[in-house]
Amino acid sequence: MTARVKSWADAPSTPRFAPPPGAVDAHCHVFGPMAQFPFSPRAKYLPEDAGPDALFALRDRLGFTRNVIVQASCHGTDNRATLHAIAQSGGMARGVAVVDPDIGAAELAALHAGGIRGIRFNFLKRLVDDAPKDRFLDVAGRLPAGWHVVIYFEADILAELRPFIAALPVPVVIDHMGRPDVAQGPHGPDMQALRALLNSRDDIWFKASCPDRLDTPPWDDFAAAVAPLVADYPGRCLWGTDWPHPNMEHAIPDDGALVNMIPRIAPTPALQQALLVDNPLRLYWPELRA
Ligand code: 0GY
Repeated sequence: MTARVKSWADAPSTPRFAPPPGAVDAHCHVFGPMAQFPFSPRAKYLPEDAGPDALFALRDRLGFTRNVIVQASCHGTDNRATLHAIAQSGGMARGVAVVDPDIGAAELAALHAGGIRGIRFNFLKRLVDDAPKDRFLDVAGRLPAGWHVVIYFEADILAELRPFIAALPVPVVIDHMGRPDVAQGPHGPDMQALRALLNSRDDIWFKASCPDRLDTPPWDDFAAAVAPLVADYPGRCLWGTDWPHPNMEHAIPDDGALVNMIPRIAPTPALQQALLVDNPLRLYWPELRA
């Protein structure tokens, strides 16, 4: 059996940047606990347990109020660990599920009752065996009212995905901006392609997340490439820690340093309020918004 890996820091620094009241960490995961919620037999990595207690302790340490828990690929389409974490949150977490596209209305309704507000389509070959676009489109047309689709892809397949994304009948959230090469700069081809996609529909959102995956410290290229994007699309950006940082065991980021990046990509209080509070509430807690 492969050894279980740990991809997060036990004692992240306390950030200098204080998020506004009600801030949402809109991209994080839970792993297990494995004894209660086994990993998928098709999982591409086998992590140590990173359950809700640790997630909510991190939330408090970083100065956040709410979490959006995204079902991680290691749990396949068994969403029990995510639902369990949401149930432990006292209403302060909601989630994004990964489902078999054949899922029926009753099971979708049960996910809604458990706090799920969207489903994720993962196109990374190192994480999933297949990504059937036709079946994804089918289930996207049968989602409960108010749900959206989260898609995770790398920049090299964006052009190929454009017709699929155009056909999605619900709002779309792009994980980690579709992993652009931030070293190309704010006007490089990857950012141009992302902007063209954002300009093609007004209900495509992006997560201005993961400097640790897209750059090396001190993350200057990330800041230079992403700040203009947040400034130009202030109503469509989200932010998340990505804790417990799946597959980052060789370059574990300091969560406090990730939070300190926020003012470098969203320098004004108005942008910070949009990125961390208003935008995620619109997608995940619309009932809290006027
Ligand atoms: C992320 C990124 C990764 C992993 C997953 O579901 C997952 O396993 O999303 C990755 O390895 O790039 O957003 O968590």
